[in-house]
Parts: sequence; structure tokens; C-alpha cells
Amino acid sequence: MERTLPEGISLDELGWSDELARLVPEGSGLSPARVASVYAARVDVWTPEGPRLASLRSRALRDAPIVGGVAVGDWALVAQTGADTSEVVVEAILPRRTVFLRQAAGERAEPQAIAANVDRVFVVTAVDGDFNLRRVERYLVAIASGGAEAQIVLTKSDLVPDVAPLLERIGALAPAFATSARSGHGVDELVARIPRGTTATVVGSSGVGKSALVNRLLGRDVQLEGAVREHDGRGRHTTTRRELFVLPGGGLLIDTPGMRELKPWLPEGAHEVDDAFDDVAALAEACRYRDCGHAREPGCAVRAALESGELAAARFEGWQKLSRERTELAPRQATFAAVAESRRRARTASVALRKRLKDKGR
Ligand SMILES: Nc1nc2c(ncn2[C@@H]2O[C@H](COP(=O)(O)OP(=O)(O)OP(=O)(O)O)[C@@H](O)[C@H]2O)c(=O)[nH]1
Ligand SMILES: [Mg+2]
Ligand SMILES: [Zn+2]
Repeated sequence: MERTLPEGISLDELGWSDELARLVPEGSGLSPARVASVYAARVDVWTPEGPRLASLRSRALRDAPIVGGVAVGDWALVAQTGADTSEVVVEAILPRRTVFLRQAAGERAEPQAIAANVDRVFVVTAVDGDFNLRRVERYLVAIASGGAEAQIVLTKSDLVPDVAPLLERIGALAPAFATSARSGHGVDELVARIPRGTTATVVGSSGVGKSALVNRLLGRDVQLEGAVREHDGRGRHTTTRRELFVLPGGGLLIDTPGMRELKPWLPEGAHEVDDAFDDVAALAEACRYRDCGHAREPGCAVRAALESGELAAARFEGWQKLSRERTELAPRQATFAAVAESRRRARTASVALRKRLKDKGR
């Protein structure tokens, strides 16, 4: 795969701001760089001097004011290591403006950062088998809790004679527009939503056509596209890493691998579920009992709306499932925070111990 960084990109084009500039310690000699790709112990960063391979100082990671690990889109402060200008060291990660977080796959409840400092997250869903309002709702909740703006891209519009009915249904959830990487329909509209100086990302299931759109916007085949396997509709050349691209118009776009089932990482007391389901939340408010379970309680406004058809059962179930997940996550998040805190204390203690030993040795 080809690295794509146009010559002489400015910090402004990379999304740098005065706000960020104020965070650079004066006289530190560190320079800003944007994380473009993340490997195990190294990252690719973009600087106005060009792309650099950067190793991560463990201290930089430990002290980073971020959750879910270093992500594509993060701002790093880097130092030159020596005569070799092509390699640098990440000395610090700056606080994020926005982030798209999910629960990492696996048993342990941990946040995983998919993309950082993105202005806009495009939830990509195709008109074919992937079309599913419930799935999109889950993405919208995750986006809202990370602070970025959400838009829905209904793609592969070339596969249906009229995309309007589907667009109307999905457009009820968030601003939505239709595209086709094949015919080029709606591609200008997508470009217009990623102006110079801003960063966007595409997220969604595998095979919906995220990389096909990225390729279309780049005007060449940078990201491998998956030929869809017949039996399960999933891509074959599926994207395996998150990666940042510069569009010809100057905007930045992050391609991401498809996700199986997105579990939003919701901070304690998060109101995003109710925000995304304000219709259901308003009905629940109108129930006679504060703690109504919306099962058999008298005076349940939710059940009444379900029975009259005012509220779709699937939407109610989507809200219930996310609310339940948020409740289940809370104690595990507390454990996660406690473990992080005890690790921090252990570190402080070991630093103090090392210092004592050193002092003794003198
Ligand atoms: N008909 C049609 N097919 C498309 C369109 N966009 C993508 N495809 C096809 O859908 C398949 C999957 O496309 P990708 O772009 O690889 O999908 P993806 O979302 O990047 O998938 P992952 O990388 O696995 O997450 C490929 O065979 C594409 O050719 C489109 O607009 N119309
Ligand atoms: Mg892809
Ligand atoms: Zn109720």
C-alpha cells in the first residue's frame, strides 16, 4: 500500500489550532505531529516536514490524557532522536477534542479509541443486506458520547432503483445522504462535508463500501476493496488497520476496518442513549412510576405508545438494549478506573522506592 502525504502540508491543514498550540510547553523544543497510523510500539506521524516513523516513550503513553490508547488522529509532541531525521520520538500526547470510542472486543471491559480529534463521523451503511436502523442507532450513541458530529452515508445507491424511501427512514435518525462509489452519485456531497483543515472518519460494518468511498475520493485505489463473498456478504480484502488520508481538496479522512457489533463505551451517567432516543425517553418520562420497567406497570406511557403503534417495537428494543448495556458497564468501568488508579499508585511508589535506593547508595 502506498503512503499518501502530499508535499508540504501545513500544520493548519493537519488540523492544528491555537488552542493546541497553547498546550506546547514553552522552550520544550518539541514539535507537533499528527498520528496517521498505529502499530504495536510505533506510530506513523505526519509533520509539516513530511511523514515520520515514531517510537512511543512509555512515559508519554502513561501520562497521556486520553482513554482507549493512542489512536489515528491523535496529536503528538515529538522530538528528534539524533542525526537521523526520518525517525522521531513521541514525548507526549495532547488532550483530545473529540474521540470515537468503543468497548474493546474480549472479556475485559476496556475502552478502545478508534479515531481521535475528528470533526465528523460518517456512519456508512449500504442499501443492501446491511441496512439496519438499530445498528446505526448504536453508532450514533457512540459518536455523540465522543463529541464529534454524526452523519449517515447510505451507500451503494446504484443497487436500488429508488433510494428515497430508505433515505427517509434512516434520515429520521441523523442527517443522511446517499452515495455510490460505483456510479459516483453523492460523492461531491461527501467531499464537500470534509473541507480543508477538518478531519472525518468512516465507520460501519465490513463490506458496506467504506474503502470504496475513500478510493473514490482519493481518485485512485489506495485502499484495497473487498470483493464481497457470496455466502455471507462480507468483504475479502477487508481493511485491517485504521489509516489517515489527505483528500485532493485538503480534508483529512480516516478509513477504519469494519466492526462486527459496535458496543459504545459510555461514561458513567452518560445521557447519550436518551439523547439519541429522545422520543422513547420522553414517553418513559410520562409513565406513572419513575422506575417504570415498561412491562406490566399501570399507567405506562411506553406500552401505550407501543400498542397504538406510535412507537416501533424495534426502536424501543434498541433503546432498552443500550440502556441495559450502559447499566451493566457502570460497575465494570468502576473496576477499570480502580485498576488504572492502583497501577498509577504502584508506579508512583516504585519511583519513590528507586529514588530512596539511589539516595541511599550515594
Ligand atoms: N454496487 C456497489 N458496490 C460497491 C459500492 N461500494 C463498494 N462496493 C463493493 O462492496 C464490496 C466491499 O467494499 P469495501 O469498500 O471493501 O467495503 P469496506 O466497508 O471497506 O469493508 P471493510 O474494509 O471490510 O470494513 C466491494 O466488492 C466493492 O466493490 C457501491 O457504491 N456500489
Ligand atoms: Mg475497507
Ligand atoms: Zn413505562
